[in-house]
Parts: sequence; structure tokens; C-alpha cells
Amino acid sequence: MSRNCRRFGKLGLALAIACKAGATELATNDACCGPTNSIPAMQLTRPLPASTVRMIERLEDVTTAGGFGHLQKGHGVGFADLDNDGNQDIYEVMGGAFEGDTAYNVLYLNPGSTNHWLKLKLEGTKANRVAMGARIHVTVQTPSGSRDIYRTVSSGGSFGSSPLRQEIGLGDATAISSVEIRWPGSGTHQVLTGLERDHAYAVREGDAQASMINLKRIPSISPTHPIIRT
Ligand SMILES: [Ca+2]
Repeated sequence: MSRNCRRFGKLGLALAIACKAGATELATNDACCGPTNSIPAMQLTRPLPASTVRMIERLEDVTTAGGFGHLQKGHGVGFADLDNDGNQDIYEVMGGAFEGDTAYNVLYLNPGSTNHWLKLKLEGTKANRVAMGARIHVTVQTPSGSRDIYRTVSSGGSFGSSPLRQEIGLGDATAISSVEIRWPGSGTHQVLTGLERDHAYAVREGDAQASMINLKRIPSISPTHPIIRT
């Protein structure tokens, strides 16, 4: 990953990777992934929901500036903080669907930023144990006021999956006001307060408090590691 990745948010990274992974519902591959193409040049293959259109208007093409440009085709992508430093990394399966394709898979190690984060590992007791489908509403305070952040627990997709543990970016949040969880199936409505930024928590359905998790950093993953190609 280029050092320039420090300058871009997760949303921008997600678009770049989504394009590399062949997100044809957003754009044709050529229009989206070319190193010099910009968002306005995209050719839509089908109408997009208004919410998606609003999101695209705020994005920019970081293929080159972010170090995501790659001559090989992408096949699957996963988003996860692999070294537990709080910054979400990206692993991308390159090449085609069959093993034996000579394309190298790629790990984009996030060099980090000053933004804050929160990790939540949910465990259902009445709902399904892995909390698949649980809806999370995080309310944070920022210098510009209150902000609402939403997540739904899932693995993320079919071509590449991400951990069920939720890695939630908080941006410039100064404090977490509350975390509200609606558990699927059981209908449990749980509200947690007192959580701190830049920490990971285990949340058990129905418990009054979350338990802080100490995730061990993995220092062996570094930009100089031989498996990482930048
Ligand atoms: Ca990381």
C-alpha cells in the first residue's frame, strides 16, 4: 500500500477495491478502475438507489493515489484489521476463479490515520449465536455535533468475506454516547453506554454491560514482510 493511503477514508478505499473486484452494478470495470478515470466517467449498468447516488457524489477515485492500481483482475476482497492495530486492512484474491492462476494475492496493510474506531463482537443468546443480521446504531459526539453510525452484522458478501466482528470507523468522534443493538429473531433491544473509543468489546445479548477485549497486536505484519507486495 502506498503511503498516500493515509490521506483517504475507508469509504474511498472500499470503492477502489469494489471496482477492482468487478462491482458491475456500480460501473464498468474499465471506467471505474482505470488509473486516470474519475467517478463522473463511470458508465452505469443499471439504475442506482438514490442513497447510493448520494454516496458516489462524495467519492473520488483513489486507485492510483491510494496505491490500489493493479494490472491483474480481482476476484474477491475482504476487509479486516488483520494486525489488530485498529486500522482496517484489505486482502484481495487476484486472478480468476481457479487455483493455478499465476496472479498473486495482495494484502494492503493500512498504515493508519488519526481517526477513531470501535470493535464489537456480538454473541446472541436468544438470537442466533453469531448475531448475523443484528443491527447496530452507534451515536458519537464530534466537534461538529452528534453523529449516527449504522452497521448490520454480516460477512459482507459472496466474493470475499469479512469478519463478523464489527470494525466501526468513528472518524473524528470525541466520545461514544451510546451503542444500540437490535437482535434478529428475538427482538431484544439493548442499549450500552460508557464504551470508549479505540477499544474492542464483547457484547452478549441482554447483558447490561459490554466486556472489553484485549486484542493482541501482531507486529510481524509489516510493510517489509515478504508476503506483502506494495
Ligand atoms: Ca490493521
